[in-house]
Amino acid sequence: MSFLRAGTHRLSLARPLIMGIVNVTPDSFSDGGRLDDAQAAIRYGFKLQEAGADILDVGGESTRPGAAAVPAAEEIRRVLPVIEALAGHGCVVSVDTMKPAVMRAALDAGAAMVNDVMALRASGALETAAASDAAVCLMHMQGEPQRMQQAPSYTDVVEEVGQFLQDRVAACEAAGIGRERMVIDPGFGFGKTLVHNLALLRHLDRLAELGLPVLAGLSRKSMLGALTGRGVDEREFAGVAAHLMAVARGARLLRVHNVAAMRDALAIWNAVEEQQDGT
Ligand code: HH2
Repeated sequence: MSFLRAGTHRLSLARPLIMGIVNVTPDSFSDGGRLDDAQAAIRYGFKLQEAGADILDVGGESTRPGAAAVPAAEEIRRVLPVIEALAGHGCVVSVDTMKPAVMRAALDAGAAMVNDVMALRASGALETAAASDAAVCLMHMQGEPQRMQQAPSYTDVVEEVGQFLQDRVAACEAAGIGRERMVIDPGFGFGKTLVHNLALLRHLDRLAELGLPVLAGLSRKSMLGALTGRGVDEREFAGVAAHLMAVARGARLLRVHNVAAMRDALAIWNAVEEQQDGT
């Protein structure tokens, strides 16, 4: 697992990778609709790339707890011009969607990765990803976005999330998706209480032992608010700390809003990790 294959791209995993979030939604909790405009989203994507993003994750439907579902045609209308422009300029673009129709349109427009919070469980999703050469991010979620935070419950959250991800990896392999195209993700905040999220972060190394690159998405999440008392726009420092803890436990991809802050933190991380002890 020294690289991730995503379409024509081959991304080295020697250092942790930064996935920058480009929301094209009027209701995303973190952008509040500021990017509900293709041109603004495209400019924002280039800005994130300049700031050090290795992958740009373009999403047209918020998955925040209780968010309303968006029809596929509307989701496609939002993300397609953004994906076309960013991929057309050589950016590694991921599409954040659960819907096979959106995946197909995004892949045709140049997306090199499918980031699916349902881990390709929607009817037709697995086949769509398998028919492409894109990378896939398989995320764990208990329940579905509308009701997932109502009563999350596990006997052993780390064990159950690990088992789920192993099952989805096996399903992907059976469908013809090679392991060099796969990323796994515990899905922080997706059908999980604070205690569940903390257990998953503390034991992230057990998921890394599955032998696939692990993505951590902690940016601005409510667990950071619960621990710091901070509002959604004030969680940058907590997010950087949490992501570095994830890296220390084996995470190889970090899905973040503030790319520049994460890049600086990783500059320190990489320098210390790669230092040759000498005189
Ligand atoms: N979290 C969100 C969306 N997509 N994908 C992966 N792989 N992992 C995550 O943790 C993850 C994700 C949260 O989505 P949303 O509530 O829409 O907010 P934002 O996209 O601003 O993070």
